[in-house]
Amino acid sequence: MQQGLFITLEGSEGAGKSTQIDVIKTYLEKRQRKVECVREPGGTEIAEEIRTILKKSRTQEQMQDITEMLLMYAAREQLVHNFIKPSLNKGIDVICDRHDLSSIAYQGGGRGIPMEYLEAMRRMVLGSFHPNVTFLLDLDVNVGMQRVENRGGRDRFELAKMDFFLRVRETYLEFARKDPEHIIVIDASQPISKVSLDITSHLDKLLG
Ligand code: Z5A
Repeated sequence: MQQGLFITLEGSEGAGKSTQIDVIKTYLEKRQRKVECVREPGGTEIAEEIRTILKKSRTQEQMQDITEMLLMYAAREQLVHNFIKPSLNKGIDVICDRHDLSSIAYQGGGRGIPMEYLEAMRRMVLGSFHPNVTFLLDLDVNVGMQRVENRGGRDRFELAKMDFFLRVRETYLEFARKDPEHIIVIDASQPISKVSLDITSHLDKLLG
């Protein structure tokens, strides 16, 4: 029986997810809640090993899009069943940096894998399990890439072409329009403090 809140952050590169996760954690802890933070792909020993394979930018062999999708869901299976669900059942809130919506946006929208394949994977790995709330940090792709550039060093995903990232953003927004109750779009071009305020105002409403 789930007691903790499952909160996910989504958005394209440089949108500010990592920055805002710290803010949400502090906000929840001030309300005397226990909180764990994880990231996808990753978060368990096996899932972190899968992440290393997925992010490697220098390799002789080209990774097929379907391989990438299968690895994303393999990592998710490990994380959800070995960490997220047990934590929620103990009454601990879990904040996750990316989750299933990333697969829809990147593998579906970005790579062009048919949505019915993703739907089948989602059913197999997650069933009816879904976040209580998802914050989609929406940002102009050029601004996000500039932020990543300033940070330095690009992984296999960040080396993709601009039109890939435009499709990722459009897919995110399309799914947010379909489920406005669970996917909250936040304007990530605002100053960090205003982005935080928009998120915590929504959490105020959620927690009462
Ligand atoms: N992926 C996938 O394809 N399918 C899936 O199912 C899943 C993932 C789960 C994981 O990369 C990659 O896996 C990701 C999608 C793919 N591909 N990419 N690229 P990751 O975890 O290494 O990277 P990321 O998730 O994209 O995170 P990021 O690039 O580190 O961005 P971020 O966490 O959203 O941003 P940040 O680190 O908080 O901020 C970036 C910089 O901007 C930093 O210097 C901040 O100080 C600055 N910042 C943050 N907010 C602001 C505001 N509001 N104004 C100005 N500057 C700001």
